Amino acid sequence: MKETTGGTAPLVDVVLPCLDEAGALPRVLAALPAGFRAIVVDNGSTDGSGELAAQLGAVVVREPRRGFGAAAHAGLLAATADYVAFCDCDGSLDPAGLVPMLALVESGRADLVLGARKPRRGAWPAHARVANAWLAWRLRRMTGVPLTDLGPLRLARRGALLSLDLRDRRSGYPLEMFLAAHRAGWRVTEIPVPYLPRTGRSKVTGTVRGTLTAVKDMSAQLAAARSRTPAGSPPAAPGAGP
Ligand SMILES: Nc1nc2c(ncn2[C@@H]2O[C@H](COP(=O)(O)OP(=O)(O)OP(=O)(O)O)[C@@H](O)[C@H]2O)c(=O)[nH]1
Ligand SMILES: [Mg+2]
Repeated sequence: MKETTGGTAPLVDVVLPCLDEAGALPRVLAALPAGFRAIVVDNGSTDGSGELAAQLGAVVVREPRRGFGAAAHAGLLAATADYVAFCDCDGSLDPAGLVPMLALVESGRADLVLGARKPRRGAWPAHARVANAWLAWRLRRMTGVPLTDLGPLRLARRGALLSLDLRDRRSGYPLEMFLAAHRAGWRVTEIPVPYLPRTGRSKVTGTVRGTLTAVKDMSAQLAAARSRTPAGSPPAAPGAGP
């Protein structure tokens, strides 16, 4: 694996969408494996996250347009490495989990790898767990991909991700990515990753507003996918991957 030190180009750019995550940033950045470069996308933080990330040596991109998708996509556009990963910046996910994901994509066994979250005690409120299990069930039925979780820790080739031409700029971005990848015939697979209680205050699953926004954005993606796929039609033929 190439190293980030000594001016060598990174092998993987890790996009870290970041809205007020100063409490989690030091640990998240310290946990990045060798060869993985952090791109922290500061989405209008008021707690000094952007400055802290820069001090800690991360590449910092400013994205003033609020929304998970806006931040994630700005990071993808800023990336230059052959592979791009996405990881939440709230301390709930260990970036070390990206190493086996890279091995799967590098060796050609997968085109997109998702981390299926295995929650530790207190990591996920009951309603988020139920909603996520329901979503995974819907996606299994819709695509035939044996997915158990639409996890935010993920990795794919940069050029392939760009070719998906993703448009959602809010909470539907991760779902749009999965659906577009499946439609393009990518091999999508998942591996289990631990899911820890987040550092700092919850913005999505722990708030009514965040949960409603996520449900609305995901529903829009599901409706768009349904309208494209006639009922009962098989998933896209494999082999058309990136
Ligand atoms: N919610 C939210 N998160 C953002 C935004 N922009 C960037 N992020 C970051 O996106 C990542 C995922 O957001 P989280 O708030 O952790 O979403 P979640 O994991 O579904 O739910 P909670 O951890 O309960 O808040 C975090 O690193 C956020 O800091 C935004 O506009 N809204
Ligand atoms: Mg979180």
